[in-house]
Amino acid sequence: MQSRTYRAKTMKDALSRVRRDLGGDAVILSAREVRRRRLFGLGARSVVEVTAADRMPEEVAVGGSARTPVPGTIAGAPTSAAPTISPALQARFGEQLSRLHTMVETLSRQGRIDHLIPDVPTELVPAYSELIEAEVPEVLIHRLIQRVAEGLEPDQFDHPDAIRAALGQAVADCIPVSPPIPPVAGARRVVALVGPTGVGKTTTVAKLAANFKLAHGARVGLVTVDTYRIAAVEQLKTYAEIIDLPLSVVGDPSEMTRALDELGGVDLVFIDTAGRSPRDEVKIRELAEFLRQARPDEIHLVLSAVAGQRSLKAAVDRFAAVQVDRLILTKLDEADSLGGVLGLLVTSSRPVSYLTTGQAVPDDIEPADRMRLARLILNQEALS
Ligand SMILES: Nc1nc2c(ncn2[C@@H]2O[C@H](COP(=O)(O)OP(=O)(O)O)[C@@H](O)[C@H]2O)c(=O)[nH]1
Ligand SMILES: [Mg+2]
Repeated sequence: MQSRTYRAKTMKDALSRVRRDLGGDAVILSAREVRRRRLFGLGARSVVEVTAADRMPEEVAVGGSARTPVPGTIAGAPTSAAPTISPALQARFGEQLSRLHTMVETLSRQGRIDHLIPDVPTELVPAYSELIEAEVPEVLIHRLIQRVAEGLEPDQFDHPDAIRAALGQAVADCIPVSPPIPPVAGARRVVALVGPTGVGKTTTVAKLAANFKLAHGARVGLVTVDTYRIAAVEQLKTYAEIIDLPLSVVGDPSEMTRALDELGGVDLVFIDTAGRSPRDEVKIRELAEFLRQARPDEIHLVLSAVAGQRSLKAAVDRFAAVQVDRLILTKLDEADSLGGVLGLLVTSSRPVSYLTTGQAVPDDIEPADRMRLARLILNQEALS
């Protein structure tokens, strides 16, 4: 029997070297994770150490008659006789098997172990898993882990709470947020909400309007340029009646100035816009014309957190023609993971103003807070 020990970055690498050198019948005698300190204080790094033999050790294979070849078999290998294994060896193999099992389970839970082992200190593997589970884009995961590793003091690597906090902070640092809308009594502020169909623009306008009126005592007016779907105008009319707010309906850009004037002395005007397909560029140009006339102080692009990063990015690109200042993220309550949202926030460089967390008007809305959003992304915190 020939046995050798291999060290490799991954279990897969180790096993393929075993197979290459010792053939397909190779037997694993032991496997363990070995931690090595890394340079530059980046915590420890793991390698996998596997000891393997080209075949089953004879003392195991043939029990008590280890050194006596069994007649009629090539090179003494047993064919039909049931092997008897000493209790001590059984225990040793049992223990190794269970260690291997645990290791493989951990590795497969991490999913992308091939990328994981070379770069990630062992202590940061749970943080890495959190990011994978949140479906954060891979490039960003590596940046975040590196930032966490660089930011931790050497003695903090042994404190999971410190690592979690550092990860939360690293994610929060990537999230641009804006302060809430500042209504000033007597100085009319115009805020427009744009975005793809069905993301929650009208509902969010109702939530914002009700909150500014009821909680802040602001004088609020509403404008809708939603001439496209009659039902959508009715939806905002219903909210306007319930909250008791003036509403102007605008069917053409040339009517915008008049509609704003009709609202009289209000502090805050919310403009709700038609839910048109973000792919329809002509309609977006028309929307841009409505907004040019309205000259809003702030344009918020409303995006559903349920959407994946690609469609979020597509929406941002399509609405670029209307000079979006801020993002409102809706339906956080319906999103399974928020990693795509994080990916978008990092690349779009537009700050988030509000988060909405359910259908209830006016309750399910909150000003964006980067630490809270980071903890929601990492599943470190529940919505309510
Ligand atoms: N679960 C959930 N549903 C929401 C949220 N915001 C809006 N909605 C729902 O999404 C649907 C479309 O909303 P609407 O305001 O009409 O979207 P619009 O087409 O962009 O104006 C409605 O059923 C809303 O109740 C939210 O934060 N969470
Ligand atoms: Mg609408």
